[in-house]
Amino acid sequence: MANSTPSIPGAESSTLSTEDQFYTDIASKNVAPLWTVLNKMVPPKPNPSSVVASWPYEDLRPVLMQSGIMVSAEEAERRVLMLVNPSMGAPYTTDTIYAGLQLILPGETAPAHRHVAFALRFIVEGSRGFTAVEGQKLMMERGDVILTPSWHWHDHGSEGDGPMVWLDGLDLPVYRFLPINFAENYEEARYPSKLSDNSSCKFPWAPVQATLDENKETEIYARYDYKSDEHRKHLSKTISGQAERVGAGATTKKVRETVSFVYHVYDGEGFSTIVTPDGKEDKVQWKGKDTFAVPAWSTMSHTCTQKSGSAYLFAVNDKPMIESLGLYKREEL
Ligand code: GTQ
Repeated sequence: MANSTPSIPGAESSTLSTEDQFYTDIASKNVAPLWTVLNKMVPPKPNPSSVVASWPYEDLRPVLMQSGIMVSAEEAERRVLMLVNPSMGAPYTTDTIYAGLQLILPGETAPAHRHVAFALRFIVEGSRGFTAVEGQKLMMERGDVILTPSWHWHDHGSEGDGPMVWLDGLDLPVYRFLPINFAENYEEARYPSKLSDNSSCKFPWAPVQATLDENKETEIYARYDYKSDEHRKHLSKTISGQAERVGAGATTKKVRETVSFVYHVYDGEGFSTIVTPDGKEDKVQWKGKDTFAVPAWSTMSHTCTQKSGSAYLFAVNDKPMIESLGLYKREEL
């Protein structure tokens, strides 16, 4: 404390003598000086805790299949390998998004439950799996997006003859600071359901790809934002989905957004160049069915290394919550 401090009424009665003692003594009063941590509290640029991470499918598929031998879907309730951001631990895939790979084997049931958290699924492999959402049984094929909105009963099963794998995207990290997520189990394994072909909770891949392909001959890049009937702009109020097409040999513009992403490669080969806000550069090589995490405010571009055709990427993003809080920013570099 400076000697030149003008006299402050009340300060005389303080028994503090040294600066060290000041810092020690105020801690016992449950206060802390802002001035020693101001830069951390109000940093000069966004500072996500998550790092760039990738989960190549060829590494993950064998352990996922092994989990199928170790535990049944009924026992596990949800047989999922969580995609854990190495700098954060579960449930963080990015600072705001949780993702996991879920496996259902023929004839299994992941029993009906409902929870506050919102979930979307992107189907990675398999055929004739289903998710039943509040009585609507939705068949799932590769590339489909299936929603299970907050507090909707849902169970999963499979009538196919091979493994069904999908990417779960949930808003679980939100409930680390809003601790109000909870679940209920339904009294039976299955919630009664009827086959439904046209549900607001199912987004088949084909129309998405058709939209991405509309200007394929002239544009090297296209982006499609999924929109729900209910939330109009986004699939939910917390997290949403997007799909992108990158033409053969093309590199997209460098863009950064105040949004984090969990990318999943629907089809194709290439790499993404990602520079996190702290200046660290990563190059994530990817091919079909790989997944990778991109922290908020990372400068990113995608390169498709194919000689022909396009690469197609899906991503879970946290844009709805960032936008609704008025915090969305985007820059092209
Ligand atoms: O399918 O309900 O990956 O509740 C994590 C939590 C999936 C689900 C996850 C869940 C679910």
